Amino acid sequence: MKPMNTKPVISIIKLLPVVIAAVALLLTATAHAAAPGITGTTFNLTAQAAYISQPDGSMVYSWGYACSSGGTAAPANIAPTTGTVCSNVMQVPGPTLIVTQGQTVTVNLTNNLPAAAGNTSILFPGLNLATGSSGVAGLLTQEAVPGGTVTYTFTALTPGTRAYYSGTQGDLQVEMGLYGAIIVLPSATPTNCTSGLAAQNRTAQAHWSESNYTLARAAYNHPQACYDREYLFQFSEMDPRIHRQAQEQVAARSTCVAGAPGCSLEVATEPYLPAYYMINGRSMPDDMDPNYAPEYPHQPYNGNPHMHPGEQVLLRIIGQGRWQHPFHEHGNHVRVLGRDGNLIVSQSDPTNSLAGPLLFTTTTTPGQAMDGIFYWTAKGLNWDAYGHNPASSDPVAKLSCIPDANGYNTSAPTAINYFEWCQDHNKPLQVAPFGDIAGLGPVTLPDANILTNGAWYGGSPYLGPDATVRASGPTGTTPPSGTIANSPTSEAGFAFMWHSHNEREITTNNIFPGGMMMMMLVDSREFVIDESN
Ligand SMILES: [Cu+2]
Repeated sequence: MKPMNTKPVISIIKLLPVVIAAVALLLTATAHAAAPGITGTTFNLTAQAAYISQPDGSMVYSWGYACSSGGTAAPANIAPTTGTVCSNVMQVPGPTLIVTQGQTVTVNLTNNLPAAAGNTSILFPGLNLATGSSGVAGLLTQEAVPGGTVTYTFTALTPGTRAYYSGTQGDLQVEMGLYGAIIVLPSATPTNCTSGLAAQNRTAQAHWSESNYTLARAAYNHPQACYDREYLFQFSEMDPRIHRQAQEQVAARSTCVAGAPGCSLEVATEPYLPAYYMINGRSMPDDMDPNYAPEYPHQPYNGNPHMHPGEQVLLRIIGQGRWQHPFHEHGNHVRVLGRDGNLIVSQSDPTNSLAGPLLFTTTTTPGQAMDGIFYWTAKGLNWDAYGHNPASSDPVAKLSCIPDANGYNTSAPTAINYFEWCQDHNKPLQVAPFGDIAGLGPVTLPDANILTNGAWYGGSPYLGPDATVRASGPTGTTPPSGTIANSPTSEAGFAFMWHSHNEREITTNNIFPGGMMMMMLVDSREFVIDESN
């Protein structure tokens, strides 16, 4: 959890599975994320006020966008348990608008903010607006007067993730919550994204009765942009003193007439001292509760990534606040595909190769969006992350591992150790029972009965609910899985903390832990990742 700039990266990555697994398994999250939103060609949004909640118990007066009509749920298998994705409830971030490349998109924005808030508008950076938008001319774009509506029309020419946000008095209106994401899906799918390994990864998901929640097979129409799973993270921060000023001034001007003298807000947005650091409008641990959870009526999107080893996981990342957010995805680097909808292709071979950087922290500047691929395998650990035990009498624990050209066991997508890194196959973490110092593996497990290990030691370093059996055999001694809150019959993946590397941002109102942090879990094959909630 500390920024470890002074140590070589490789040592961090090698240590993390062990260290972080122990830290995070207490958090037995059952809700997963995906990138839910609304799809269509016409979106009717309203800007309006409501209160959003933070884990310290505060309710913060905010402004956000609501989907007032039209718009259907995407992906179709993720929807609120009550109401619809378009039930005129203001939300922060605003509804994720999901469209397809080449579509002409219309956004009607109605200004239902308090009259004293004045005009409002939306900017769509990277998307060229057609001329003839209605509304009144503002500094940056056409605006909606209080009670009025402005219409924006654009054609989504290129795929990728982008931000949208208020173009009126941005220091106040974006801070208050008027921001969201647009996802443009490619109009064509590269053939290798529906064949080969990409097809096998779907076969593996289906074999374990897992639904797929992706919006597309590829982030861009490029053979290097295939993915198996996707998550959207919008990073922002809030200074509650700004929100309180706005709340008090709006209340004091509740009967004023828009545009009349004195009917405006004079909120000081500097000095800027944020207390809340949010992923998709929620702070840790709220961000690990389900999408559309009823306790967050105005913060429907969570941040709770799960994956299986080897899956290509698309991260859609946007900096929506005023500050830079150096977000660190523990477990591997993120290979950037594109930024702000601009695919970063190789100069020498643009049709087959990409040239995006491999990032340790996916640092966003305000307004910047990026698409990147993350994946985790057990490669390089020097022990068998799948818990196979050559001494076992259990045939399941003696699975074979046949390396492909890259060293992974990919020939049988229905195998429980699909995508195992074969070089470490049969290198058990510890052959002898737990607590036995003379264990033969590269790691000696602590005795789970020794309380100095603390209540945080709650997990098996093995993959999955079945891995303890696979590790020790049906008659062997069970490793210390399930000692605390981590039953091997439920989820028991590797957990990695994903968090801001600005340590102040992993607090909530100055209390650690909180803020811009989540746990990513690498689940074993037999654990069904259900992203529908
Ligand atoms: Cu870190």
